Amino acid sequence: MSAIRVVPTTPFEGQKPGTSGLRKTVSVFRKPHYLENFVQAIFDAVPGRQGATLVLGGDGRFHNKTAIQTILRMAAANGIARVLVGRDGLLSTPGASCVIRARQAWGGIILSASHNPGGPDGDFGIKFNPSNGGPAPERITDAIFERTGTISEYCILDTPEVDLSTLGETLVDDMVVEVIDPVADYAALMETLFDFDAIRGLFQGGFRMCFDGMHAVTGPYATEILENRLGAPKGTVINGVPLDDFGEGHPDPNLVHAHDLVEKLFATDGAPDMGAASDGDGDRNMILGRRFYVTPSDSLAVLTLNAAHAPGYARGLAGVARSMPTSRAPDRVAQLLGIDCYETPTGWKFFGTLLDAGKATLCGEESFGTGSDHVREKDGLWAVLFWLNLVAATGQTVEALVRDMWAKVGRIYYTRHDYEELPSRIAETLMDDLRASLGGLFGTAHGGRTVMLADDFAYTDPVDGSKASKQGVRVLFDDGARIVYRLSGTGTAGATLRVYIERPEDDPARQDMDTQAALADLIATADALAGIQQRTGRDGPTVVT
Ligand code: VG1
Ligand code: CO
Repeated sequence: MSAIRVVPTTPFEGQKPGTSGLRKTVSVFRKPHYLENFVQAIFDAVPGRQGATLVLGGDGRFHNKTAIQTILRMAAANGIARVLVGRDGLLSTPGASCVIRARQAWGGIILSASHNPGGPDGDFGIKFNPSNGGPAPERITDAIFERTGTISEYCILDTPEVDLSTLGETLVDDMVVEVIDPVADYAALMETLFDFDAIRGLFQGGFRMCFDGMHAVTGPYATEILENRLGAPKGTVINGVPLDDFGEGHPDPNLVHAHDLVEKLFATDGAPDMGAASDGDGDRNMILGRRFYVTPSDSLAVLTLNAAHAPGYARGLAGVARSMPTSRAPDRVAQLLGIDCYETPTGWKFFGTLLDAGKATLCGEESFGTGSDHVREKDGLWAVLFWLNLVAATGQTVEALVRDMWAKVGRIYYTRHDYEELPSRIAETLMDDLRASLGGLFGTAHGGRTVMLADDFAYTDPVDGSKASKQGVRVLFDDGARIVYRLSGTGTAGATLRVYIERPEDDPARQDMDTQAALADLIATADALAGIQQRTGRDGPTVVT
């Protein structure tokens, strides 16, 4: 037995988990004791760790391996009995959620800053998922944060590094470290949900797809499932090898950052039938048809509408849930199907209770997140397989599936405008002033529309009654149009203002416009109501999705 070393420490300010875990620059995480303090706070704040099983892994970004070795030494010193760690320290976020559930672990620690850039000058992050496999609810993240404010010591061992490259068990003192295949449990789960034979047939028939791993964690998962198990031709997965700086890219699957993929899918000649991409930690997805972009909100609506084609969902859906800023397309489909639709604040942690209680089967966010009750995280590759299953079962193209949904419930034009790295004071004042103006907005007219509701979204969880307030300012108009404003909770530099803009278009003759053109007048209203350009000095958003 090695002696446990009790290291004196003092609290760091601001170790408050945001929308999805604690995210800071790598330089902050490399400060002595910074990671250790937060990990000890998890062990202290969440009951039940003694003799328990912990799942551990990350998206492979710079600092992942170092952090994992530290956490292994701390876990052993804190009485954890067994750690399941992905080979080479890799586990996607949905992969970790799957293993926590399949192996009935106490919880999991996932090292990721998701879609944020990596490398020595990039971002790092850490999140804790309790035994249901989902992101810790605010009750737990609040307890962890509180503990970081009073921490005075942490426990660690001085043991050698554990070899994470070979599957099997080793010991750190008397704690078992089991290096697991990061893909195995996950791939087995996917085979129970989707019709792999039908998808195999699709590829045999010449269907061509391109999956962009963006040099992040999903590469090995996609290669194993799409190429090895489903028989997609080699080369279907591009950028499939995880790199610690994501090839200097920005592992965010959208039209701006997934440029390799977009170039292929929008080529005039020889474009594949379907394209898809995933983010740093594998929980996001973007779906493209040939020269056709599927908005994440529409994707959730299409999956909901056609779920019965996938064996895992053939029994029907209990309900569907979407984050507040996500478009109301899923609501319309839910109404058509006669199932419930829930509206939650931004962040997957708010879906957990609905999934656990069996109230929602599918969930989604406008930010390229889709998932179901198969795990408790959004799941990028799951969404891709779901789409492949629908294409195989219906014989329709990606575009046709979306157009069929529009034909049934109408189209909702949707865009999100991000203003990144604003000075925090300017962004906060903008939001404060906007909130202060809400009372006077009702009934006022803007660009030919009248405001029917203007509020700051507050949420009471229908299952456990927990409350969340100040979740985003929303302005609804009489024609069903909507503008939502909120500040990001995942950035590490300054503040990011997100503006979500949508309007329904029920006239089939007008459903083929360019999105930005279709929303031009609302975009102008969004700017006028909040004074964005005038306050920020920016003449437009940094990223449009
Ligand atoms: C963003 C998205 C949110 C998502 C979160 C985590 O949060 O808007 O929908 O759940 O990222 O996704 P924010 O607070 O920056 O808007 V992931 O894939 O980065 O863990
Ligand atoms: Co992510």
